[in-house]
Amino acid sequence: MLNDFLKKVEDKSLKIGVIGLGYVGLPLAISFLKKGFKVYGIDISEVKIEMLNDGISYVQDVSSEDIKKFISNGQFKVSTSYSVISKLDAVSITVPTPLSKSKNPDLSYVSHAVQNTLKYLKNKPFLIVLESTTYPGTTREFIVEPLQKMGVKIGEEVFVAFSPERVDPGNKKYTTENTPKIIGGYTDNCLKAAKSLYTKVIKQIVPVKTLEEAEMAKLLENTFRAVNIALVNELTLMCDRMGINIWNVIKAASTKPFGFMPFYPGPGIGGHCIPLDPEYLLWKGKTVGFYNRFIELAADINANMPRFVVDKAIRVLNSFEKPLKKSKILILGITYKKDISDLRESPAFDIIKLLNSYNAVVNYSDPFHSKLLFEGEMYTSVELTPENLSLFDLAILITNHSSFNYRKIAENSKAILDTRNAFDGIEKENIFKL
Ligand code: SAJ
Repeated sequence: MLNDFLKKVEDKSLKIGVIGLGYVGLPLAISFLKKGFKVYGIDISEVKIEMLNDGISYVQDVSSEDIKKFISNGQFKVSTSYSVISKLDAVSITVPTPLSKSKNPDLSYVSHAVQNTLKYLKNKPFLIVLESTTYPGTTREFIVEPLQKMGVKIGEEVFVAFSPERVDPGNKKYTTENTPKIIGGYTDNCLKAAKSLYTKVIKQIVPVKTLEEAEMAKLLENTFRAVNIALVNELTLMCDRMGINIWNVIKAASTKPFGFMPFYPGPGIGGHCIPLDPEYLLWKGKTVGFYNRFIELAADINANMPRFVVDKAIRVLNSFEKPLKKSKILILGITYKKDISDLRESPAFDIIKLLNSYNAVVNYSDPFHSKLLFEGEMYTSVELTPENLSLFDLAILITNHSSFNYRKIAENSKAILDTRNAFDGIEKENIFKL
């Protein structure tokens, strides 16, 4: 059966499904399409399916031209129904793995996708690859064990692998094709099957010995970031206390050509990965009686950065003998990181909420969002004209979008609190940094 599968990959007759057409699934689908495969996209969102059928991309790193081309030539078919899986030979599952309200792993999207895959699974051989970031043991628990209960011979007729996504939204240098891809198979044949397919679209495949090694490697990658960001955030609080410029300290430390990697303080961490993925590891650790103190500490430090920003804003206004209450504050950038439109988990919202609790008068400006509905209030992005800038008592730079005119903002603002060192090189008294 493995040879039948490999043959279908080679002659590109393999019909591939991608479940979850978001910032991971859509670029992956396009990669397969560009190599000549027929791809069937499945997503529960009617809106997404409608936009794709209209040739519109809603993912920044995927062009509408590509969507239009592959939809109109019939190579890319999208639907909200899972029934198409009965015609397929492989599925990649790229659905979200968020946290529940109580900060526990929410694998409901994975479970829904897997259950429907198993329900409609018909052709053999068949490959199932889970890409969603999750704790070690998920693939075994959610895919391998149910297949075994169905009496399926894994490694012969059905192949199961875990291959973590490594998409860095907005990264122009590293794309799906040129970012090395880790793959762990349940058996050697499972690894061979997954590797044969992914090699067609990704330059470098990194095979590992088990499903769990692949799951854990991804969590190490993101926990590494969360902990190191927390480290510099904590040092920022310390340098603030000691009157030391943390940005110059990091710049100096970065001259070390080996054994150092710079991370930068910020207003907090956002996105769908770094704030969430380490919590998956923390949760899994507890199930085996292991307590990841680093993860808990990092989460605490990072989550408290918005409060530190507001505290710093109060001190800046105080130096102008202005209370925060009724002061006009302009939030510059509301997305979770620069040059992308994604708002998920953005610390900007924690900061706006805190400022509102002090009865400050808050507005924002962000080139990616002309309007913002937040806590029942509709905000409109402020145009950064000299007149408008001069109306505010303090501008807080939260997201260092490249399109901001920093010199113009510096010249026309009464005071600026820069949480990203975005005004680096512009020496003005009215600019304060974390
Ligand atoms: N941040 C800091 N200081 C830093 C770096 C980041 O405060 O030194 C903040 C960012 O502003 C952002 C958050 O942390 O709010 C996360 O930033 P990120 O650069 O990790 O970007 P993500 O979450 O969009 O994408 C990350 C990937 N990014 C990089 O490796 C650079 C990577 O970790 C994963 O491929 C991806 O998450 C994922 O999908 O897991």
